[in-house]
Amino acid sequence: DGPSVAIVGVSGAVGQEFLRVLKERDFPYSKMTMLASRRSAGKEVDFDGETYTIQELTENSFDGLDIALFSAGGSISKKYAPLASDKGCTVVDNSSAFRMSVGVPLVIPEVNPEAMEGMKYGQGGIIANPNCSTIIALMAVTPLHRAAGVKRMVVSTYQAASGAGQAAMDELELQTREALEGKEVTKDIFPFQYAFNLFSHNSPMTSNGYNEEEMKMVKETKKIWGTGDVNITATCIRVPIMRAHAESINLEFGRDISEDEAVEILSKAEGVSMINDRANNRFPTPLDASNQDDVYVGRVRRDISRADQKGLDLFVCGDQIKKGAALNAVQVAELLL
Ligand code: 11C
Repeated sequence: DGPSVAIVGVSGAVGQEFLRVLKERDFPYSKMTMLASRRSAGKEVDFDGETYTIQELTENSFDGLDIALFSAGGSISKKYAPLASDKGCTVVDNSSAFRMSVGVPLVIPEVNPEAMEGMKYGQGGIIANPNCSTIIALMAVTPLHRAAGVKRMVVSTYQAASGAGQAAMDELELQTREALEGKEVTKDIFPFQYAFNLFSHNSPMTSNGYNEEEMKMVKETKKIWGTGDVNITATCIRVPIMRAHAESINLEFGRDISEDEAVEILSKAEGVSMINDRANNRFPTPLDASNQDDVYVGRVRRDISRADQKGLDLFVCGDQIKKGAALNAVQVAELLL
């Protein structure tokens, strides 16, 4: 019993994670349809004790479907999500295609579920999943924002291979082996050596010197919080980590907020776990966050560059494929039930 569900892009890293998360959360469904490009059509995938044959995504794929979880890239979403919605299938889209479109809710369930109020499965409509680095930052920052009003946010990211897809994860593994064996590394995905290196995020550069990933953090945060009254700057970096992003975040608030108050707020925040052990110099690492639902927060400290008590620094780690993508989308789908 439940909605008929389709996974669009089931052969990708996020597509595969959709299946794991749906099973983990015991998502109710009456029928499951696996969709992907022609290249993957005909292959088999296992889910919930059944073997499914992947079908090629076409304009007719959405007849009779209630929910489609899309993660097949922006151009596929642009073409097929409106078609699905017109047929009454409600779309949760993990791409950037519709995030900034007026009328499309951009939702982190712990942060702004009200943005999709009234939407139900089987009634069409598109809901956008924010970018992974935005989700991971806002899981930690929003509880503090609600308490003391963030005025300015300065973010530096350390982003995992998974954000660039399964092929980038495979390249990191291959290059690491090659580098350790003293071989020349294979560079199919990125123009740089990735193993034992890091580089500015691979998204396209924009005219103001920020790359698109950085501008997503700026624009999406304002949409999710429903305010233009916050100043944000970001530097996004790709690091040789497999699947969890880390972010260093400096915050300026509208009022004084102490370390103790921030720790208390974060300790109670839904979807947030603290690793904030100064005595043992133990703070979140990407491996702590990998394969976990929660976003991990530590290094909570007063910004000593300020004379007042209005600044804090945090360090945050979150699984890019889970909370940064598949888990957030499935939580959105749960709100449609
Ligand atoms: C990354 N955030 O980690 C990117 C990947 O807009 O959904 C996802 C890009 C997006 O590289």
